[in-house]
Amino acid sequence: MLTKDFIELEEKYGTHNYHPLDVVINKAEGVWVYDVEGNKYLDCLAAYSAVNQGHCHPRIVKALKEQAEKVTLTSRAFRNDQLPFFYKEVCELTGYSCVLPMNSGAEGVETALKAARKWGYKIKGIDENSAEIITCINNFAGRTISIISFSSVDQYKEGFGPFTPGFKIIEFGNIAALEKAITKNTAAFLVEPIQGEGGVIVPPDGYLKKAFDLCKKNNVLFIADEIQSGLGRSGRLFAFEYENIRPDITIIGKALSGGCYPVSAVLSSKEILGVFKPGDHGSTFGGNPLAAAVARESLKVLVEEKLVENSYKMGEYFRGKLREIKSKHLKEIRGKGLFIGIELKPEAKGARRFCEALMDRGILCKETHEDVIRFAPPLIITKGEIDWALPKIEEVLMME
Ligand code: IF1
Repeated sequence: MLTKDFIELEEKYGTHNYHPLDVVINKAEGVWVYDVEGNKYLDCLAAYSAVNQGHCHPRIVKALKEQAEKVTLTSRAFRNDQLPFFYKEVCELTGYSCVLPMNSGAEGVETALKAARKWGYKIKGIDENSAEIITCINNFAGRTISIISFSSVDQYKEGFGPFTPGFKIIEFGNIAALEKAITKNTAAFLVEPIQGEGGVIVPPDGYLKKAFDLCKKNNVLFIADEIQSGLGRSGRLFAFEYENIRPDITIIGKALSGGCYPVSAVLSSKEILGVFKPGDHGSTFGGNPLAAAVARESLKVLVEEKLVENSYKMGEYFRGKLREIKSKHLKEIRGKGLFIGIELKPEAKGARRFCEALMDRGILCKETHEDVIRFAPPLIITKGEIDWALPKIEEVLMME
């Protein structure tokens, strides 16, 4: 079967809720993926940062296989022997003292929102059913009805109402707007330390620190959505570390499994997550032993292979080299670590055609927000691999 046959089959039976590039992948290793016709590509998306450790990392795949042969799912009606170690190791690595495991990122966010609301009622003393949660324009936190209720992108909401009340949307990076939005009913402020889908938007220096201080002053929980920016992507374990803050709640997902399995988690304290009593919240698959074993190994790989450090170093190098490219299409090159966005001028007529041209030259990446090309390769990428890609990126950016 050729590429077009796979696409035809997929289009025939599948729901058309995506517009993927026409490459059909059937093999992957490290930073490289291969299509059904044997072409090789450098993966500069890393499954939206889920594959930070590289595709099919041998250690993570081994952990997955070994655990799969022992026990995969117990449900939380019973205990399993992997979850306690996952709890301990994730807390020791991240500096949090309590964790709640889920599966997808969106479920992690929903969990954090539920915790924040309940904390608001039980601990802060907000009147029943009046808790408010503040979020930012251009946020992306998943696709559930409650999460899209605070999206500022029309397409994500169109046709899916009625929406969940209790959210306020303010400008990202604007402290005065946050100050104005906080009321006695505010339970939490939910923010991506670097907005991913929004176009790899890094807020002004000092913003997160000021927002954090403002939250503390007003007894408002600061919730960091580090599902995309976390676990090394930004060149730190967490992007919030650049501003020396410690969010009350941090949500992780994606790379928590190295892309081998859906695993997410909410990190916080006993005081906050302690609002959940048996029966309040849960999930059939959340905290299953397969997920826990895979996540444990994924975190070990991140630390032992020094991927956070490599992300910082290679990110600096990659962005520095991209800045040397003299293309009339370039508006801005931004990011932290290997979380890189290239914003094109409106006259460039969209980022997608550049992504397609990159694909033809063996580099896979994805446009975001019309005009931004995102480069977010696995964090194991080497200088040599970046040097291989640079002339191709330059050639594409020099197109008419
Ligand atoms: C899709 C984007 C990336 C996220 C943050 C929570 C979630 C995500 C900061 C939810 C998910 C995804 C989902 C994926 C595309 C992708 C994406 F372009 F849409 F924004 F990565 F940049 N918080 N991001 O980025 O996690 O439930 O998906 O596990 O196609 O929707 P999830």
